[in-house]
Amino acid sequence: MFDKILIANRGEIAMRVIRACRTLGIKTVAIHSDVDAGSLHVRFADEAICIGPADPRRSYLNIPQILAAAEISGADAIHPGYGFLSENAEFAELCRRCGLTFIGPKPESMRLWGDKVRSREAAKSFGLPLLPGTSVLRDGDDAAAQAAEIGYPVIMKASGGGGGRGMRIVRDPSEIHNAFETATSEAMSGFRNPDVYLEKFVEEPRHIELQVLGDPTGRVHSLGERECSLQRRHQKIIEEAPSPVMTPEKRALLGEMCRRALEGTGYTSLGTMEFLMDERGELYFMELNARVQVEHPVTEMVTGVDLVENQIRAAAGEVIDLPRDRSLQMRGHAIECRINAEDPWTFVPWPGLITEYHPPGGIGVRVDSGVYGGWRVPNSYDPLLAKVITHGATRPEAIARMRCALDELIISGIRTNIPLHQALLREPDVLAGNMSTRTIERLVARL
Ligand code: MV4
Repeated sequence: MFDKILIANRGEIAMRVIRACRTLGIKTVAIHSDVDAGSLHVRFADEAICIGPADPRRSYLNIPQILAAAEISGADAIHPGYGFLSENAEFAELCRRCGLTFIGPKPESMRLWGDKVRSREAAKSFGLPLLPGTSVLRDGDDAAAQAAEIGYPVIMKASGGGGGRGMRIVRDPSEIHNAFETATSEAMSGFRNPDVYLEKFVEEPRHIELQVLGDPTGRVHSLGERECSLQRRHQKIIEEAPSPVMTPEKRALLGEMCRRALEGTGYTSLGTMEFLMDERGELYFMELNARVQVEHPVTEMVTGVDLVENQIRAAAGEVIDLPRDRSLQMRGHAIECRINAEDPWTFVPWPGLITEYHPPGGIGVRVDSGVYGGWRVPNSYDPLLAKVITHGATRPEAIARMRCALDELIISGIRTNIPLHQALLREPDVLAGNMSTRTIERLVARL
């Protein structure tokens, strides 16, 4: 097991990794930018090193500085959290060359799953369900011919994109040549990879994802799904586990398929297989997120498995010994509300001084937070302040506990999206489990 881990991240996820390290008896090193000197993760890590100014390119994305900090502190592994360098295969490769363990998949796995055309082909070869779609498009005429074959509307995606970045919907043949040119040049500047491909567009999908965990022996566990349909512009707002529309049979089938694909490609870490569900309830593979995700706590609450601890154990070479059918043993229901520093109705970011902070408590309530009263929220980063997670025997019980928890949560001095959460948890569609990726835009338009 590692002796000391450097955490190449900030905020609530840095705190989450520190907790896992403490549980395992591992020392921690925080890195931080100038404006994060007073941040919670700096205070709770055993050591902290300032690596640069607020601009993330010069601090949390500054690879030479981070590797130097690992060297100086004598860390033997780096945990990247989510975002920042977490899916950067070159960074993982450089860690390896510096004698540091990158806590994540092997660089080859990161390259495979980071390339959406290659991952589509890999998924297909292991029998995962895909939407009608193409390989890399050669030119505008190729795009036109293949789109006609698939049938409009189609969606054009950058192979180097993901998480909703580098996508455009094409509804009419007259737009396809222009879409190809624009998408190709945007993909080149955004991802240094001009490749784009097409998929049949699903109008109002549900977003369902499956938590997986591989270990160094090549065994992969599936830990059940999360429902992540409540989002706005690709930012998830509320997630839950299990999905209200999943059945034990479908879950077992999906888990088995994902396990085969990931064992077949040698995936040895924590990851999330992302699917879309169409109106008919059919699931289609989208992409693999090769990192810990923001919403991992809902899976932890229903499975009782500490995902970050196991991610670290797997990276340290330990065999992960969970019951093989863990995904079928989900206990009760969990829901997570992401608390952001932003106006609840316009979504304008709202940095500033938190004058008062009071977290909720009680049975079945968990708070993963990166803030405290008296802390100033900087404007350089993601607006996520904290996550409130509640667990109950049933979905209504988890929701009732969430409503109470949100009423207790006090964050003063800045605007937060707590009122949006309170409104969502009164929505008949949400209470009935009838959510889609467009529920929030409709609610906000109505209010
Ligand atoms: C799609 C889709 C519809 N059809 N693909 C978004 C995240 C990324 N992993 C995949 N995403 C989508 N892919 C096909 N073929 C819809 C989404 C999508 C979405 C698209 C537009 C606006 C909001 C969205 C929210 C969630 C998912």
